[in-house]
Amino acid sequence: MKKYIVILAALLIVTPSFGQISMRIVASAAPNSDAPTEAWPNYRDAGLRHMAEGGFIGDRGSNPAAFTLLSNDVIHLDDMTVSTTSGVKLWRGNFSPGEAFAGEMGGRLHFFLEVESTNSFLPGYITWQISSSDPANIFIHSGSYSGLEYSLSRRGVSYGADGRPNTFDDVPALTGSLNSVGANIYRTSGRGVGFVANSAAEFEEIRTYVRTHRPTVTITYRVHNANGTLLASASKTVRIVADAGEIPTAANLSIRKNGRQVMVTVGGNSQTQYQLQTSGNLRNWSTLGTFSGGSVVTNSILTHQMLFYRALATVQ
Ligand SMILES: [Ca+2]
Repeated sequence: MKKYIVILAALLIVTPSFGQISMRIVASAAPNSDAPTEAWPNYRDAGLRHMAEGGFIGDRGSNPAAFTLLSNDVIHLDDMTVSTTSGVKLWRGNFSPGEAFAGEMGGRLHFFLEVESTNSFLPGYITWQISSSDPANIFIHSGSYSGLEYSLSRRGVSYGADGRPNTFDDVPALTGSLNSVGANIYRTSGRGVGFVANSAAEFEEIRTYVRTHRPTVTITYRVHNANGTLLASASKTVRIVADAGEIPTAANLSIRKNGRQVMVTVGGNSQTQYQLQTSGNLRNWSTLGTFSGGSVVTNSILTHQMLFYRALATVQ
């Protein structure tokens, strides 16, 4: 008999009220942007397309630029350790990676951010704060986007004259100061954190540290107006593990809507089958189908409707 375990329920509010700001943080394992390869720009572009349109899930085992979702906000140490010495190759804990990774220098945990506001806002007044639960709080740092400009990593969209998203008059904000050029949507590859190891011995020290302290990393992004008033905030916590067996096979769900289409991306690994279900009240669930991890499922909805999604993984 097949048994199922409930993986996750995700909330979608389809009807925004006037003046509402929504924030979304997506955690992902990124290639090291300091490596002399095209992995980072390709990964960043795939990640930002995922934030805008859903989908674009890849396999880090074969492609260093693959954009993947973490399984239940858990990341393996191998996926967030970088080398910093030129010529020291590193990919997922391996200092002699295969040909496809020959120029890579490890990876970081990245926190992609999307802010959407019915009123135009200035992304330069977004701040970020990172801390970790280990005794040394090794990832602690904070800062803001003030003084920066729109770029390939920091993209804006204005709703245009009709004041509505996803219509012909939308205007991308591609250049100019984040402190003076407003947008209704701001998407960025966000902040990244990682351990540093330039040798197998250093890597083993980090592995021991992670096994001992089992740290979590938390990021908080805050949106302010130009006067410093807090308008909205969002946080995301990711657990770091040193052993693959500690990573659940469960899937994160990532949701993106475009008009009446909802794109649900099922994270997790491609060897696991997930039953995707939806509900308007958390009591009665209907099944949309069975999908492998990494799938992108499109679901049509009514315009004014609150929906929950969940994925059930088959227990072997
Ligand atoms: Ca528009």
